[in-house]
Amino acid sequence: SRPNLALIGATGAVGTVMRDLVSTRDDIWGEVRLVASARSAGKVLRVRGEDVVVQALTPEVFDGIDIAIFDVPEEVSAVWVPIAAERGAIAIDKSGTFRMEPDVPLVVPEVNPLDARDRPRNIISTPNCTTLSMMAAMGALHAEYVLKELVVASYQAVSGAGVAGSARLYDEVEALAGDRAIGQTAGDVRKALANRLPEESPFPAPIAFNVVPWAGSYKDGGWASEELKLRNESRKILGIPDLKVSATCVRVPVITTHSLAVHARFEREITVADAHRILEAAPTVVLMDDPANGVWPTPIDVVGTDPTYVGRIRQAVDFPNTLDLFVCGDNLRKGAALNAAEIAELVAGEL
Ligand code: 2RA
Repeated sequence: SRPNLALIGATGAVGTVMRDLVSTRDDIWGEVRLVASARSAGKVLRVRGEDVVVQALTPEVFDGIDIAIFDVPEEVSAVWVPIAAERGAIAIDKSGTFRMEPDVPLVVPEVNPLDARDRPRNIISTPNCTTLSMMAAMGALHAEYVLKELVVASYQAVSGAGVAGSARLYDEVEALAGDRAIGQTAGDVRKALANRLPEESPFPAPIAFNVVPWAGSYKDGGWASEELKLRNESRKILGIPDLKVSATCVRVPVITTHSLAVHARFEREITVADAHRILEAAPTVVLMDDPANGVWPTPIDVVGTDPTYVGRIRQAVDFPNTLDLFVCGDNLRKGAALNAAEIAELVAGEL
């Protein structure tokens, strides 16, 4: 019989994309159960063309469920993912709670699908959206040229902070629209927003007309949590425990789709033609690299689609083993819901 799927966090930004994916991809599921916080229970949402009533998160909600995909805050995952797993569901968790635990695989289906088989706790983690935005491309290049070092700068979209993140950018843009005096004196945007939009922002600085060199929570040494995730998760997914990684994560006024500028050093010399050959052959990567004709990926052309887009590939002038490149990936799709759906489909194939 067909496996039953539960989506936990069905009403959030990722949950919304998750429902869309389940409704549009090959339908392999029996029941699709929608679960959310008590506040959202009772809402009626569409999945696979049908109305489904959202259920509150309780232990019993996992009864009869084969696979449960969680997209909820870390503290909710910490409590409820083990409950789902104990009740017999394979839990696929999008939060950071279990990603680095040695007995929980961290899976990107086109890079390390076999890791999904070894899941002693019945839990599989899916990476942070920033890591995921580059993983399909970096995994393909690593398979042939052996990655040694990554230096990354991110340009992260506001929907990475959920529905509230997107709402904030729309609100700020609306509050500033038409004011042609704004953005010309230090602090004038802050002042205008304090007057016109007094509600608290999910971001630590204005995001309209700005870039904010901070994403995530504060960590020792002045790192932002997103920067350390990029390092630790890349090592685990690629299976390179000593991969050298350094990152700066920046929030930009884009609604959805994270971009990354990547400086990647390999074990041996790699040319632009080598990279083109590999990335053209990678099924989930789209190469958009014809700079003489203005062809490279941008977030607004990528949003709402599944692949990882790569362009601006250059062999670093002073480092022949190193490529500089620009990657874009929809942070709610491959960065979140799509990767989880692909893991679920992978695992469902074994059931
Ligand atoms: C962000 N990566 O973009 C985060 C979401 N987990 O904010």
